[in-house]
Amino acid sequence: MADKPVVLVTRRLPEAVEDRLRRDFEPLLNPDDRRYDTDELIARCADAEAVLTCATEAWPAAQIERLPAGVRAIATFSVGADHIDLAAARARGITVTNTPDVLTEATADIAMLCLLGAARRAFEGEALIRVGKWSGWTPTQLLGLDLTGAVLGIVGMGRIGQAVARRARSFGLQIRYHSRHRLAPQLEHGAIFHDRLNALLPHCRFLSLHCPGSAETRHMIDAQALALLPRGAVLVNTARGTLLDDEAVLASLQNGRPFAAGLDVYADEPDLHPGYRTQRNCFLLPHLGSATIETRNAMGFRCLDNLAALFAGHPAPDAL
Ligand code: 8YV
Repeated sequence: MADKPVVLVTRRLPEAVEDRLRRDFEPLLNPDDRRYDTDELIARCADAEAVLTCATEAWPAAQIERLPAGVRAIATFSVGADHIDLAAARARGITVTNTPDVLTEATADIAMLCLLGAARRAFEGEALIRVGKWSGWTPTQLLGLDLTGAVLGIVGMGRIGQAVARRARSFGLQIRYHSRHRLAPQLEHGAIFHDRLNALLPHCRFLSLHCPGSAETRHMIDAQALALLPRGAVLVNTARGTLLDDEAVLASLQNGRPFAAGLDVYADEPDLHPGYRTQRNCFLLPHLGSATIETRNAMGFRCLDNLAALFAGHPAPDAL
């Protein structure tokens, strides 16, 4: 038996993280960053005692049940764990950990980028320059929306939602929010709470989603919700693509009901609904929420801290 715990690492990770993996574990790395299919994942787990996975691999119950008995932990390189069946892991005695806190600020930055990109028509502006069609400044060219004085509705006022609210206040936005739980008054900083999503929506010029993907949140923004937003609103999603009913969002964008959308996440990534690609009033990013050097290193180290604790016989700090 190896001295150090054997860890299957499903994707290529930042160099500093792989260096520490080599130092403290017996890693089975994926230098080509190839996406393993379900059979290959199981086969590669033959000698593994833990799996370090990403949101690009799904771990439904059927997959977890096939894991060899030696696998004690799944550490996901993400804060979201909607790709893992936690109940099935629990039933097998497998500890699942995630990476909270460390990606909060980077993801909130991307939410503001999506909000600004959509409000100020960044895609259309950039496209004009790149295709050589910009004939010069005009008083009416690509007019967008002011942030100052407008209302931003935040759905899901957890760590990332609160970090977005902090940033948004400095842009002069007024915050309203809907969340499972109301914040303590000292954490609200004047934000107005709505106990129902439907009560929040009519107030929002901007709406930003920050709740986890789950059966309950699936398609929370559907035709009915979109009809409650004021005409000319901007929809921002940096949480999970499953929150949007894409057909309804696209139909509504085509009718010019929301002014624009700023999206970083999609259902069935990377195969997003093709309708988004041709929609000019969409500012689109390829799931960059946590994609900074510092944050991705911190996410990797957080996974390794959890595995180290577990293999030293301690509880994993981020066990779900
Ligand atoms: C990750 C994310 O980069 O952490 C999450 O839940 O959505 C992203 O920021 C991605 O999931 C990688 O696994």
